[in-house]
Amino acid sequence: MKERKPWIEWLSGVAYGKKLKKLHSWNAWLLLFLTVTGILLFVPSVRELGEGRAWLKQAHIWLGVISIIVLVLYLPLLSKHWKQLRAKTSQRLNLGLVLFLLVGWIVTGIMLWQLRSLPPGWTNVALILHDLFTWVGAPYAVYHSISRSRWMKAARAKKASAAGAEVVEERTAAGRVIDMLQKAKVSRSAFLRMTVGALLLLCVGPSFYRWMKGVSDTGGTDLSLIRGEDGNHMDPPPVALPESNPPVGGGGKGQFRIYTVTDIPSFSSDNWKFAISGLVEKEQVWDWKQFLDLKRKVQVSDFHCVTGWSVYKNTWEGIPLSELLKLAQVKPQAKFVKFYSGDKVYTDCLSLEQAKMDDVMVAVMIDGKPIPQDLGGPVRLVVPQMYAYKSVKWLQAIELIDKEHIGYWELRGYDNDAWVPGSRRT
Ligand SMILES: Nc1nc2c(c(=O)[nH]1)N[C@H]1C(S)=C(S)[C@@H](COP(=O)(O)O)O[C@H]1N2
Ligand SMILES: [Mo]
Repeated sequence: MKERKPWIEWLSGVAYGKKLKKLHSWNAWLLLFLTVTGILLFVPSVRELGEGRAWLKQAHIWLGVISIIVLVLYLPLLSKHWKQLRAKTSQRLNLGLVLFLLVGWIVTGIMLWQLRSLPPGWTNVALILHDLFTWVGAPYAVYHSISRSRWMKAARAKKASAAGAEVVEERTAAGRVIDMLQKAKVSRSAFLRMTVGALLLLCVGPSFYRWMKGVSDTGGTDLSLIRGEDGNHMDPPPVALPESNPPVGGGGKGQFRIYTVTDIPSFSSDNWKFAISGLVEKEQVWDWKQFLDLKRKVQVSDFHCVTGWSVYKNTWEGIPLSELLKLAQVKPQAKFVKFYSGDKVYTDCLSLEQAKMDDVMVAVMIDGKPIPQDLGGPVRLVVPQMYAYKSVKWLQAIELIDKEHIGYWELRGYDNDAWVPGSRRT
């Protein structure tokens, strides 16, 4: 006879109560690790980890997959568990909320994981919901674990014993407050729970509010705010074409998340240069003034990050890449175009054919204003039909090459083929 695997043994053998406890503690640990990795992925400065971030994302995804397994193992116990809590409304509410959060996290998480096969509109919503569940769920989990900790149980037990015997206590300020509350029929444990809740709200509230404001503000990134602290000194500033100011697209809809794999670099027109080299007949070097003399165009396009967020209807003003390539006269051996960021780390690559698409732009303005430092100014690449990791910020050099170059994120697991589903090409 075949020996049964230990976990099958466990599934069929272990008593209900023990199983429930195990699953609960697995779930708690997974949630903890998922929250930590998730927050690290969310915090912009952690993008500077570069490669580490790609690992973090993988870890987050696999922890998520394991949490699905835990949930699936729990499902057969659900109806018994639910019946057991018949008389305990607050515990039923807790269970309902936790299940709702878990399913929400899992569904939106899978969507983000499989984002490349979904339209960007969907993943945009999935990302917002995934974040929202975390804003609610993570503080709730902290609250839940504190309010059910031994410490709180002790407080409850104390209350019970105090009912029997007069307990002589030090009259601390907190003690007096508790006395007062007790007179007002608020129990000690309820008071502690309220305190924990209030502290959590205080800690999380302000950043949650900021996040909410960002998400609900569909009027676009507040460029003036970002520009207020702009570290670039480009003189003279570019003067917008009439189409660009006011922007023909009506202004971008949605928020840019500011990404960088280095410190945000700053530039000055005194030493800023833009170059095209490699397999070209005529190498080109422009300083800022000369660069501003190049003929610009205006286009309205959407911007999609592969992590799920989008900004719609940006009005970009800049030089079509194809025009720059014409000026440099690309040699026939050239097959790929490599892009270098002025941060000296980030690079990316397009095939020559892709680079010649008419909406690939070397942009200097967004919505009628110079591109702020944070968004890749003074000059950034824009490749609207591909995920935004192709849109190199602080673009300063272009090289024509004959073999494909693997870009910064592509080297770290992003697909070299970056077409956005539903773009003209797909
Ligand atoms: N130099 C540089 N360019 C970059 C990146 C970067 O980290 N460094 N991130 C890319 C990614 S993944 C995205 S989504 C966009 C983000 O642009 P934003 O920071 O203006 O929102 O820039 C792209 N270009
Ligand atoms: Mo991105």
